[in-house]
Amino acid sequence: MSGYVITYFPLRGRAEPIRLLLADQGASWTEEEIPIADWFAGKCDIKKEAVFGQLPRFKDGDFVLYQSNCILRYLGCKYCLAGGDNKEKALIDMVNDGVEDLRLKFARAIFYEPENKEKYETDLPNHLSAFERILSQNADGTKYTVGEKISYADYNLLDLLHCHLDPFPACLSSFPLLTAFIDRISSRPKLSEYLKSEARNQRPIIPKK
Ligand code: GTS
Repeated sequence: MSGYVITYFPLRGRAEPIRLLLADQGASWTEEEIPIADWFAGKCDIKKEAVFGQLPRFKDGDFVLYQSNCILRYLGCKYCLAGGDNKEKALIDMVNDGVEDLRLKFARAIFYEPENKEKYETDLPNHLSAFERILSQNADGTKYTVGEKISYADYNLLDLLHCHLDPFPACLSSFPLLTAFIDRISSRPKLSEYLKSEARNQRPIIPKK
């Protein structure tokens, strides 16, 4: 056993890119699920322990980390999925920050301000076109966002695209490279097995209101 533990709510949410990376790398982990109602009722000591009072938390043995993007970067370094040289590392970081920016907009429109969902959908092609362009500039869109090897940012982007397809099933219809990216990455054998798993599919992408 790896000794990895993901502590999070029963959601895909911000833990999902971490799970995608681990699953694809053939690593196993334990899930520690925190019921959302208990958390908000102040019944969870872990809220006081959490560095920023939030989840996900990730444990690698005795080593404890918070902040989902930091966890992704840590695992990226550990599994050599964080770029070969400083420039590649920076480019992967840049893509990952772009994913984070769009993830925040998505969460706001879908969860916090659902009255803005339509406007978000109208603006969405502008945001997605940035990622389509990034793919087109690396091996004509036939590989990853950066370089020759999958990176932690690719798992994060894959999850963000999966999240979008749920409320906006046609959102990638004019983005052939993003569509092919999803198909290519999702069909990697270990990842494809995880994506089909019941554990994964029973978790909603965000909390139900
Ligand atoms: N920047 C943090 C990260 O990336 O890990 C944000 C973490 C965060 O916002 N966590 C939320 C949380 O713990 C849950 S979710 O947004 O990931 O679904 N909320 C509970 C609280 O008390 O703030």
